[in-house]
Amino acid sequence: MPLTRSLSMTSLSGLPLWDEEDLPVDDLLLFEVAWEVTNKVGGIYTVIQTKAKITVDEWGENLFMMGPYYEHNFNTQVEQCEPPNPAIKKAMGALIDNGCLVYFGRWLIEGSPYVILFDTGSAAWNLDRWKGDLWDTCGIGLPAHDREANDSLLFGSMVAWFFKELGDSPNVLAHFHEWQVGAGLILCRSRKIPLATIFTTHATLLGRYICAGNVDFYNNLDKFNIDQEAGERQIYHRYCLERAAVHCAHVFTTVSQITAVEANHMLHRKPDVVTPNGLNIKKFSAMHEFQNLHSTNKGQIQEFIRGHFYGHLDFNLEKTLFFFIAGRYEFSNKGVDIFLESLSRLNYLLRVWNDVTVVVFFIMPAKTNNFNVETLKGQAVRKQLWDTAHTVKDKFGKRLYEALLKGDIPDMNTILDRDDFTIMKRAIYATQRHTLPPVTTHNMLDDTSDPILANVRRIGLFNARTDRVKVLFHPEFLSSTSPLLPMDYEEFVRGCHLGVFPSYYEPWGYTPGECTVMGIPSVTTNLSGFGCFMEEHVSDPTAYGIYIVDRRFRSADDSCNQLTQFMFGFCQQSRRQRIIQRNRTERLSDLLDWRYLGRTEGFRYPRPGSVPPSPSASVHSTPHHSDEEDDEEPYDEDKEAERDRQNIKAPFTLGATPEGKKTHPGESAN
Ligand code: U2F
Ligand code: UDP
Ligand code: G6P
Repeated sequence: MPLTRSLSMTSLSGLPLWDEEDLPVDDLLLFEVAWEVTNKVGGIYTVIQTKAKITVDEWGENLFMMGPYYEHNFNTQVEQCEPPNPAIKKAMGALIDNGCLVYFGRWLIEGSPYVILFDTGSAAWNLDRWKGDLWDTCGIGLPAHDREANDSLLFGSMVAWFFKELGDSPNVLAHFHEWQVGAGLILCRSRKIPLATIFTTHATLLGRYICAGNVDFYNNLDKFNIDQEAGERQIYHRYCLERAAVHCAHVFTTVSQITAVEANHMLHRKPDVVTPNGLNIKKFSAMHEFQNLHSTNKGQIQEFIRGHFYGHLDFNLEKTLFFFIAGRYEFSNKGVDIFLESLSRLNYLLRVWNDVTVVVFFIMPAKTNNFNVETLKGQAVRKQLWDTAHTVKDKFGKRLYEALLKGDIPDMNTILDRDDFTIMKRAIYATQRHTLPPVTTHNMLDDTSDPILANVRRIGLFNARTDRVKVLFHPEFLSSTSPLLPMDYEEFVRGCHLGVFPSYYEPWGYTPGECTVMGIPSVTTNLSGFGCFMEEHVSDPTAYGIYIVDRRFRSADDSCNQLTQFMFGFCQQSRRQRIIQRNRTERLSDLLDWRYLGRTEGFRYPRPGSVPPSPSASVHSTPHHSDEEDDEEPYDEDKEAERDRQNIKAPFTLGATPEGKKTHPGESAN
């Protein structure tokens, strides 16, 4: 088994200082414990699922993932089987003999890892006793009304029980993610069960709550009375679970440097290692393939727009750009507030300066009562126009064909008869509407106080004919089975031009990274783990289509101006410039591949070959700049890609640095 594990054991505090050669790898079992194993809630699912393949490649039969059992998830995602490892079978048996249900199988994702799933419902009769145990162990009391916290205790108690039954024969490494599985770690440690533990936090509870309240969080990190803040938000018990797990773990990690600083203040422990989030990159073999996909998927979005804006399609779809924001609906944490404000400024600029139209999608789940009638009608009207056009086209073709057979060129003024004109006129009449194209696609349960809608009303972006920025709020995640916009999220992203994620609170933020690997430029911030990671590893992120808004050292108003300028600059690019920029964006994919993430320390992507190294490059570093410069070599896409490929080999092949100097993973190239 290879020894290139993601964490270097020798460098971490609190663990036995093994030399790598002495690591007892052959009988070492790795357990990855998370609430989102086979259970999609949010970003942690993406972490576990995308990492599975490479982890299975390294650990083989010695890797097990642990999560909660939900019947539907199990039936649809897991192939049940017998545990091949006798120790695991015995430990599961001990729980099952005591009436607690535990399931084993292979999770049907790439890599097919083994999963052990615990049915918390089957153990619920122990809840009061286990609450007492937790209290006796560490003085944390869980209130009856917090279902999530109670479930986390049931799960944690089962996990700790399982590890106790596993005995001390195999060497065990258990990696726990996030506070929901923290109780398991706390109980294992307090019961002195022999296993090495890692705890990763993907966000701190307090950070998330405090930021949601519009507080200047990062400039006051050392000033919060954290116990009081947790108490006021009625999450003190959850916070205690999180903090206890952090302090009980042998190794504590976070997903980004910015969350490391936050954790130090909110949880009073400095993380031992930062483990950035990666993706499982399935690269398309040739450059043009992802560009073609962009084109095809954009076509689908354009069809939807034709329906949604029926009767108001007085903008040119060839000059229309699609922007979007997607993810958890946390209005200020995700930066929707400054996004809307910047859109209102962009609307003004485009009206004055440009003939481009921007359609902006907000894909954030909120409570709804299904699609609204006006939106569905839009697609029905479009379909009717399409059918009409095809009926008339067929008739026209048939008559033309018959005329040609007779050797005639038909009279174009009479080839269509009165009936044809009637059905066409009726179809056109049906496109009349007395309302503006709706801002939201669904009936919102909370229409008046919904933050996006309230702000759209305030800034007046109602999809009027004069608006150059059109707004579409789709308060549900996308699905290829939707009757409205039948596309899955990946297809949708590929079809858009720019992802905009101006988050204030974002420990990592998968959405801009997903854009990058699909070759779609995006906006991120220097308060998101992803944005900081890119700042660290890419010399001129803007040139690669990664726009980083400064939300840390500027006022909200200045950040809005910067975001507006980024978007306006993007709108001024020609199609050719956008194509070049997408190629560059896609070239960054390797940086986000789980396979190479551990080796990127100290590595920086050089500026793209054809962007000049002047200070102005970071401002005007879109391909536009290099295209027009007289003293520049003309842009040659293949040449640039090849040049960058040569430079970029370094961390991914353990070979040369961009300057040609030999380096090892973790050793700085600069
Ligand atoms: C962190 O993200 P999380 O996934 O831990 O954030 P949570 O608040 O725990 O989960 C919210 C998720 O719930 C989902 C949606 C969100 O991602 O997918 N959801 C939903 O399905 N339906 C709804 O109505 C509302 C939400 C962290 F914040 C990120 O920055 C990191 O990228 C991530 C991974 O490390 O961890
Ligand atoms: N996402 C999705 N369907 C959608 C919109 C978003 O599956 O229609 C996913 C997206 O691919 C990403 C996740 O939701 O993996 C959001 O993760 P992120 O880390 O950006 O933020 P989180 O919501 O976890 O804080
Ligand atoms: C891809 C396709 C091209 C198409 C272009 C549109 O690059 O391969 O054929 O012209 O997308 O780009 P745009 O940025 O205008 O959507």
